[in-house]
Amino acid sequence: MTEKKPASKGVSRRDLFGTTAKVATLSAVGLAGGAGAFFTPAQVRAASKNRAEVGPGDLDDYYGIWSGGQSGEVRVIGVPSMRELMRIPVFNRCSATGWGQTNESRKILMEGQLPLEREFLADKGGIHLNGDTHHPHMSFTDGSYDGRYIFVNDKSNSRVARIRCDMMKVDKVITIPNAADIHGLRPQKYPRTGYVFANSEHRVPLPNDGRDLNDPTKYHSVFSAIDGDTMKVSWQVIVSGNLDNVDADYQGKYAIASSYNSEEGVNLADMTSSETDHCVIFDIAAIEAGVKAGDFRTIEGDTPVLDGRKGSKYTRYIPIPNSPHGVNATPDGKYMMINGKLSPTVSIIEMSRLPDLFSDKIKPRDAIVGEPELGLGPLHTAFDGRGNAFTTLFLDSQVVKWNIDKAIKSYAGSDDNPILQKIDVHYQPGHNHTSMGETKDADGQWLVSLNKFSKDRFINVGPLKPENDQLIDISGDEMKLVHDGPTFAEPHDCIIVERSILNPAQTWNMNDPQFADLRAMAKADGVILDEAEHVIRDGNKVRVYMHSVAPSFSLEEFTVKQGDEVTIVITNIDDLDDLTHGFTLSNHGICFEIAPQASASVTFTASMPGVHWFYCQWFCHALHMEMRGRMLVEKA
Ligand code: CUK
Ligand code: CUA
Repeated sequence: MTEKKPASKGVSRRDLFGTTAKVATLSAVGLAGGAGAFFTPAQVRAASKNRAEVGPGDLDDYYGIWSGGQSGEVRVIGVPSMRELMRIPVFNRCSATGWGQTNESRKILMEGQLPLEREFLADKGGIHLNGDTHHPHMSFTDGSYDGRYIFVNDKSNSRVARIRCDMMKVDKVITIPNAADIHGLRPQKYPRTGYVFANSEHRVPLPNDGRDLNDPTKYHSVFSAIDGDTMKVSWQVIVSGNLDNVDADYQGKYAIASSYNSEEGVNLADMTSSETDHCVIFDIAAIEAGVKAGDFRTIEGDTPVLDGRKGSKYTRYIPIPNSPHGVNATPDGKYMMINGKLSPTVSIIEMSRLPDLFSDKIKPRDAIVGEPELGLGPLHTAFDGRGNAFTTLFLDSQVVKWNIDKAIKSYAGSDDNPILQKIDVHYQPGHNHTSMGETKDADGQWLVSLNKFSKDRFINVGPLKPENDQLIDISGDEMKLVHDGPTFAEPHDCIIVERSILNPAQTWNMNDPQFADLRAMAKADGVILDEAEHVIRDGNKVRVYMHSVAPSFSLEEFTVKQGDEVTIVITNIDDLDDLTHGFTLSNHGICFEIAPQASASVTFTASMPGVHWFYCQWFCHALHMEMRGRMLVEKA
């Protein structure tokens, strides 16, 4: 048993070496001649000519949470610097962290699978290795971000994942039953999350078991409400048409989804033949009452599925010009914007009219109080909290700033022109997002335009080009483009969160529920995890426990027999911030991260006799290269 070496506790390198941020602030104050005055870095930037400039060692004002598109991950971007700060593996296999390989991550990725999916994956390694993330959103309390969780969808394999914000790691992944591709996703804003609403985009037979293959009249799209606390699907509603995007209101009463293909066609010509589609309004209380009253059936598993097709008391359908896409609630809670996509308009729904719509006192189109014509290809709208909206125009490659009140007045007949400014973006924007813009605390500082094409904006990197996420300063009357940010395949959406809301830990806590299985296994083996230096043989199963402390593993060698099933368990007992170790086992495809005070494990079959080195792949110490050991595999 080696002695547990105490590492220095709770002192950060910033504290030890002084912060360049402080130095930068002081020198800027000096330049401004403000002797004795104190300015925050944000104030210093505000006074400089480029508000987006964040000096070396200076900290950003916002966390940007970016989807990673078909890379399957979520990224953390500093705003306004647009520096990539971290990648959080979600629906992908991560070579650096071992996500998708460690026993702990595999458990998270597998426990929410559906029976048929599990069967399908049985001979394919047990998990999907790809994902297509579109919509990352934080949990809400009382209409604003609460820093608990980030939820994100996987369109490609119909999944929803939850990232816990204390560790910035995924803790739950579920596959949605009765669904074909989860696309739109938004958390309930009020009173709290609560539900996470998720749209199944494509229409499939229900049940999709081979009986109704080529009869599109039996294809359906379902709307799901996931309980964000338990990550179980609470209920689902079958709708007419396809579902696309969704947003929740600020009152806790309704969710609204855009729906294209009201024609219910299966090819492009059929899907776009009609001049109008619709959005679907879901009455949450009515649906909950329907579940209570037993007005549902079950199809795949035991999730209650209600019928919300046209004519249902659970839903209302508002006709919207052809193929609406983005759905965005205004920060004051009064309106919901439905973005036209194939129509040059954004339709403004007044939320206070919805009770009358459900009681049939007004006609569906009477809930619309504005429909400004903004330009070609409006996809998504963001807000500054000062009554203005910013809509991406995909075909025009522009962002248009417009005034909501003026749009409503002009719809009522005034000659107000709601359009305030158009700015070119490069090129073809999809989502855009403002700082805190999807909360009641929209602060009108920054707008990010997530552009699908970069073309000539960067030096040529070959036929596959990056996308281009552009930062626009919206703090003044005019939008100003201040930064181009190349990104890899393909962030669809992002949120921009004021930095004090997210408070991730510096190190793990060894008693974290994530390590409960390992603790139980160790206990059964008579091993204490953070003192571990044990090789336990149990038939042909071998469990190797060790700890890491810079610059060594507590075991320099261990011996197993060819054919043994080996489980390696490593606990990083260093507790200095940023002192991550790694474990790479040569020629076995094994590599994972062990952050300070974390444990991680991996299981494999030792099929190759011989000497196999393992080493730490995370640079941790001057003797990092020496942080290694040998696995000796005896011939069977
Ligand atoms: S969707 Cu991609 S541009 Cu998936 Cu949010 Cu609109
Ligand atoms: Cu431990 Cu490198």
